[in-house]
Amino acid sequence: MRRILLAGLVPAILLATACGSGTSDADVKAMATCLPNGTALKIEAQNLNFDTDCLAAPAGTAFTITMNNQENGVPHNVAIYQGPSRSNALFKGRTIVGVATVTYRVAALSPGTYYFQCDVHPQMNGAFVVR
Ligand SMILES: [Cu+2]
Repeated sequence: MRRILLAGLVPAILLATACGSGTSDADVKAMATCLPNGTALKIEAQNLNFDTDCLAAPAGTAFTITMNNQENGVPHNVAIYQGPSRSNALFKGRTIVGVATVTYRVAALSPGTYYFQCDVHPQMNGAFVVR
């Protein structure tokens, strides 16, 4: 009985993983409503959410992202990808367990609308604007 139940569950889990949050390139473009304001970016993680779904950095210059993980005992990171398919990682920040803060140093990026997420919880994501 247990084996049958598990066999039914596994495809559902795989499907959920494959689909992720269902964020598409168009969704990311729609989220990309923020503009760069300096080279010291900030983001907070709490309740399995980031406090913003849009981060922005100036093009062609290194910048920092300070991530404040406010969740006691919960790991989070920030990673930047070319797009929601996550095929090309532009930056992968170290995962830290809360409550803690980390400042990532990110190399200069070309102008574009990219995608960021927490790799531990891909449903925590947003647009990453470089211009
Ligand atoms: Cu996370």
